[in-house]
Amino acid sequence: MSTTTESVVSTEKRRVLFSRPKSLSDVVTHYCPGCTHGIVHRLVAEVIDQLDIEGKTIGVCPVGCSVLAHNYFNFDMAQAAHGRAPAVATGLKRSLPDSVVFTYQGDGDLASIGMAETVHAALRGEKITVIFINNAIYGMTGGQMAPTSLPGQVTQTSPYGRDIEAAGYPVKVCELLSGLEGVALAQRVTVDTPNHVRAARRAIKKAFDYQIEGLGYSIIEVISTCPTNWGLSADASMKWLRENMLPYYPLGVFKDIKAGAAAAGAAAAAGDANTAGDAGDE
Ligand SMILES: Cc1ncc(C[n+]2csc(CCOP(=O)(O)OP(=O)(O)O)c2C)c(N)n1
Ligand code: SF4
Ligand SMILES: [Mg+2]
Repeated sequence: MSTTTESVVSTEKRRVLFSRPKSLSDVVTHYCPGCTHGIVHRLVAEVIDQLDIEGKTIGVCPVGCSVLAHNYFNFDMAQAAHGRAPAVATGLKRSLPDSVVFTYQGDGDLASIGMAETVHAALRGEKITVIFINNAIYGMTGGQMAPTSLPGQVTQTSPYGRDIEAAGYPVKVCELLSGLEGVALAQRVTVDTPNHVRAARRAIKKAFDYQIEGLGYSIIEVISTCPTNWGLSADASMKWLRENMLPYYPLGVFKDIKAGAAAAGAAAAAGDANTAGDAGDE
C-alpha cells in the first residue's frame, strides 16, 4: 500500500523531458537510417507546437523523399508538383493571410526545377517560410546529380565526379537569395550534433516568427545527409557532411532583415553612410 502511494507521488513529481511533439504523427516514417529528413520534421513540429499554431499552419510537400511528409505532420498539408511548392504556398498565403504557410523542399525540387519559382517568390517577398533540405543529391529518384552536388562528387549521373567544366558550379542558395530584397531571413544550419540541432531549431522558429510578423520570405537551408545515395553508413555520412559539405556550404546567417536594420541604424548613427548601406544589404 505504502509503495503504491510512493510511486504515485514520484510519478506526479516527474518532469517530462522528452516527448513526441503533438504536431508530429505517431507513425513510423519511410526515411532511411541516418537520413536527416526525420530530424528536421521533428524540429518543424516542435516549433509549430511552441508557437501554438498547428490550427492555422499549412505545409506544402515537395516531390522528393519528403513527398509523404503529409503523413508525418499533424496539421494541414498540401501537395505541390515537383518544384512548384512556392507557387502553391503563395496561393495559400494570399487567400488565407492569417494562416502560417511553409514549404518543405529538397535541393532537386527547390534549386533545379523549382529555381525560378523560388527566386520569384523571394523577389515578391511572399510571406512564407521555406525549409530547404540540401543533401547534395536527388534522393528519391536514386542518386542523380543535383544543382548542389559538390565539385568532384560521384553520383549516378556523374560517375567520374561532378565536372565543373561540364556541369557548372554548385548553387549556394542562401548566398544567392540574400541579394534579393524580398528576403527577410536566409540562414544555413545543419543537424549533425546536438548543438547544431538546437541552433537549427532556433533558426526555424525565427523563420516562422518573421512570417507571423509579416516581414517577408524566410528560408532555412539545412545541410542534410542521404546515406543511401551517398553509399555510406549513417555515421560515415555525418562525417562526410562535416568534411565535405560544411566547408563548401558554410553555416551562418546570410540575411536577417532585423539584424541588417539594426546594424544600418547603428552605422548611420555613427555617421558612416557607406557602412550603413553595406549593413543593410548584408
Ligand atoms: C516534373 C517532374 N520532373 C521530375 C520528376 C522526378 N523527380 C522526383 S523526385 C526528384 C528529385 C528529388 O530530389 P530532391 O528534391 O533533392 O529531394 P530528396 O529526395 O533528395 O529529398 C525528381 C527529379 C518529377 N516527379 N516531376
Ligand atoms: S534516399 Fe536519401 S534522402 Fe531519401 S530517405 Fe533515403 S537517405 Fe533520406
Ligand atoms: Mg536532395
